[in-house]
Amino acid sequence: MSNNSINKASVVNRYLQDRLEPKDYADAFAPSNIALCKYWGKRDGELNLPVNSSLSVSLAHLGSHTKISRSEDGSDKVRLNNKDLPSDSDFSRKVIDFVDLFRRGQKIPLIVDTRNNIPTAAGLASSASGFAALMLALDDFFSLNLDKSVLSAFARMGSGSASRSIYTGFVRWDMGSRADGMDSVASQLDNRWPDLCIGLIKVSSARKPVDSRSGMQRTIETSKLYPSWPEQAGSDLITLEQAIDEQNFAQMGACAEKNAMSMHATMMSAWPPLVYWLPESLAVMQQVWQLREAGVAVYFTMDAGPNLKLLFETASLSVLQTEFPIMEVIQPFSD
Ligand code: 2P0
Repeated sequence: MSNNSINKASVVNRYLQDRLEPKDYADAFAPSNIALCKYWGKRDGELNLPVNSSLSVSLAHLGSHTKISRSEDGSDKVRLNNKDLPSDSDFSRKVIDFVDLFRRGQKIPLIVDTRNNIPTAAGLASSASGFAALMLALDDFFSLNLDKSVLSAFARMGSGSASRSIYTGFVRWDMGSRADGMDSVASQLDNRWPDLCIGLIKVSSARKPVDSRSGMQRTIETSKLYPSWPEQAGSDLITLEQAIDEQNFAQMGACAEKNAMSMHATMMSAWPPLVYWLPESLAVMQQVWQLREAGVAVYFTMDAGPNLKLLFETASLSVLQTEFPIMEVIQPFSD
């Protein structure tokens, strides 16, 4: 479902002053995030309004750092990880289209320089941290001084999961119900979980055959299981918030794993089927299940790709490092 009369520019324009006050330079950082209750399905593809609310944990210092400065030769430039990108590349176009929402036709050529410090070995997508960092940098560059919830709503229009990367720690993105999406915003939970660890296990770095946007659309249109997803996501969100409140790791891990498997079940029942798993993904899952049988408190979650994210506490760190030597460990609450 899409409300065609409302587009990104019309939403943004209501929050901006007529006159822009650009600075010469701004920079910002935003963390990557991993969803424990997944965002899967849009009710509006223009504004990235989700079918369900979701909950994530931000990855502390791992994410995107974006610098915006003026371009002296009159043309926009987009850099990613120290490389100039062609202006017609997908990445450049997405970045410039997003910048244009705020520049609104004024001749202010810019250099947008993004660096991701997510280890390439981790196999994490960077659109969440990328659009969140770009939004924060634009807010500073054009002296917009927008509220955090407005920043979250605007970052969402770049990429849905970017709404959550505006915040650190545990973050809930409420689906909202307004047609303009201004109540579809993330907020931070008060809770911390100092012992929580996330283990990134990359089984492949190949580009995924179907991106999340098309995967969600195909699933909504063709999966007979999809109609059960919004209700499950809603109840998982409540279970996860309760588990986080009570620091009940088994409840949190089990719910996150079940949520990821249910999302993948909707993908697999789409047509043509969407199977993001590789044989190596299943091998790691089986290893996790065997470890649990043996008494190790470890669970996993997966996104629209073949890589796994293990969830565990510091007490299990050394045994898991031995089991998974390639694992990259993040402690989201270690300062
Ligand atoms: C999530 N994913 O909650 C879910 C789980 C993928 C599977 O958010 O189309 O890159 O830009 O809104 O944000 C990936 O979706 O998609 C994602 P768009 P996005 O983390």
